[in-house]
Amino acid sequence: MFAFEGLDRRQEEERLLREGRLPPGQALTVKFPVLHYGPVPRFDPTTWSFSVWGEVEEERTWTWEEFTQLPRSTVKMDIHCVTRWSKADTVWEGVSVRTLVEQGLIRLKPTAAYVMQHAEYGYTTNLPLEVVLQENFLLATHFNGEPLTPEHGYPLRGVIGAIPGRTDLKTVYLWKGAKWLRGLEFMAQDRPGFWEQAGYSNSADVWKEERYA
Ligand SMILES: Nc1nc2c(c(=O)[nH]1)N[C@H]1C(S)=C(S)[C@@H](COP(=O)(O)O)O[C@H]1N2
Ligand SMILES: [Mo]
Repeated sequence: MFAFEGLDRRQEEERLLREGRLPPGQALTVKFPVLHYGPVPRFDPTTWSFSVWGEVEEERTWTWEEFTQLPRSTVKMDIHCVTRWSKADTVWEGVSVRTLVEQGLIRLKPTAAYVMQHAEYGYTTNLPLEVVLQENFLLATHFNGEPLTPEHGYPLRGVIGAIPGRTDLKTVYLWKGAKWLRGLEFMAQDRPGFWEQAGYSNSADVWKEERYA
């Protein structure tokens, strides 16, 4: 059984390579590794909230109940971890920041240029606003049709990956998606998040293999 899984993995990896979907220095995994710093928080739907603040016309906070009523999107992506595993054809469902902006649910100030994701226990990660507004960045509640598991970020995480064929979209390593996400801070100036302060690349482009600063 194990040997057959290994064969499938290698064949799939070769296919992705041929299709130009495996960034330099990455290997395919068919598992879903769990990577984070610190403990897994517990979720209480009665006290959970999601906030947007900073360079916005109006700061807002949604309860879990309200968040589940927001417009939803689904996106299929290849995800790439800086520790060198990649996972293909992962399906994420949740809320697109672009949609929230287009529908006026988030009203940005013209000065908004960067976004800090804020998660439980103080984890942060920063991205340019233009990347957060891309179709390959999602505030995800579901993975492959099921609610996120606690260790993968339940109830909400940022996620970013590569949409095959969409070479117009910037793709960054997976640490730029915060699990247990609680808010977005829109910023005029860039600021480094948790791993970015620890020496990881600020731009983190997977195709340019920008792992460390
Ligand atoms: N809140 C939080 N989010 C986080 C992290 C973390 O330590 N805390 N680690 C990041 C890193 S380094 C990676 S590779 C991905 C891993 O996501 P996964 O555990 O679902 O594979 O989560 C990212 N999001
Ligand atoms: Mo990571």
